[in-house]
Amino acid sequence: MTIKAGIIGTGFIGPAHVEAIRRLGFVEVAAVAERGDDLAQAKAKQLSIPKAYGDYKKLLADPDIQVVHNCTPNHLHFGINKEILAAKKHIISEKPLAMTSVESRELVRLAKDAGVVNAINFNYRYMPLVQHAHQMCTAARDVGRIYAIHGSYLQDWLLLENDWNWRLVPELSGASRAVADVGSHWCDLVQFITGLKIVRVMADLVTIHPKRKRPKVEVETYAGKVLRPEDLEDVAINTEDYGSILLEFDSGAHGSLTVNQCAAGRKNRLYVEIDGSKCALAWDQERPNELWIGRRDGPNQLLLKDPSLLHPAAREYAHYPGGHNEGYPVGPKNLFRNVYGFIEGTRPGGDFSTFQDGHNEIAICDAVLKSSRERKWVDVDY
Ligand code: NAI
Ligand code: SOE
Repeated sequence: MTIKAGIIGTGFIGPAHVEAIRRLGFVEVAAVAERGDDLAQAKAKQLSIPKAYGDYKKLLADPDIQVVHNCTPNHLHFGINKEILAAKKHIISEKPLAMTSVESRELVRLAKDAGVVNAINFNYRYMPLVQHAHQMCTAARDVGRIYAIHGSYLQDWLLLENDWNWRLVPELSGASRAVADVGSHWCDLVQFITGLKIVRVMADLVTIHPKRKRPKVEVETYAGKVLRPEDLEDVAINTEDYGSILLEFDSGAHGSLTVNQCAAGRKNRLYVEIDGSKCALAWDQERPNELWIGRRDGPNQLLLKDPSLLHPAAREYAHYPGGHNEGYPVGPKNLFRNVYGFIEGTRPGGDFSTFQDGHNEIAICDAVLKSSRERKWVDVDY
């Protein structure tokens, strides 16, 4: 029987969830909830979704809906996630899981008690060459002992003083911005690829624009470029645009991460490099169909995504032959396949990011904030 899903929030990422679910073929997007009836109906029409709810509580009360995707802004994650669990629906939450580690710890506990399937959209894990890199670092032991893990997550959509989004408001986004918003993906990704855990951090966080210009009207994510000066007002900013973070992993490996949301020309450049005793690996989210393999004792290689060349366990994450490129949308599709397959009983589970992973990222963010404030190394308190 077709599983029925409901989506709460249809700004940037909500429609990406809808598209990824539809590509599965065995799940129906049956309902959408937005802020108010008019917006809900307009979005339902635009996305061809049969039921529209102007209040998410009505979607949660709909007995047809078995799985709920929470695609709202950060400040609503904790409260809505809690209500989804109380309604005993399976849940796929957007990141961050909540605004604080106290909240995320509670959600991990509530999800366990509710006995429902819980997942979080750390989508970059599910790209074909990331899965291959994971196999190379773990089961296949191709990389050897990992010495160092380094890289960056760079964007330019907040480069200018008059770029605006709710992510700039701590009450809506959280005490950390660049690190929580995108650094969290990087930390999750390197831990997934290597199987190692970040245990200590030393951070230097910087607000490049301590004052920004906020539009007097609301602006959807990535849409803030056409406003006139009289539509803007000055606002003080106290979350980081930039961060340099030193990392220590549980194996003793070392690492470093740079995050910057004011890096001209870098759109969504999540870049990871892993230096092992046998070889090195490098992967760039903006060139997702290429994995660089660095060697001391032979020529370096550039592995192009091709299912026939991938580790057998990574093969099912690629859906097209070599040369037929796959990008950002394949991540959520593969994650949702793993989650919904588990829900319908056709997959074993254990192959998707859960609330525990969501909590772990918030614990790392807490340590990063504390380290930058106190100018010292801080242990991550999971
Ligand atoms: P957005 O601002 O574009 O969209 C948020 C949507 O939620 C809007 O349509 C808004 O009307 C709706 N909304 C707000 N309050 C609501 C309520 N009470 N009930 C129902 N709907 C409500 O934001 P965007 O960029 O889509 O981000 C949403 C979340 O997704 C964020 O937490 C963000 O961190 C995460 N995200 C994750 C990505 C990933 O790659 N995993 C990519 C982009 C966003
Ligand atoms: C904005 O920085 C954003 O949309 C993040 O919220 C996402 O999590 C990231 O994947 C892309 O950039």
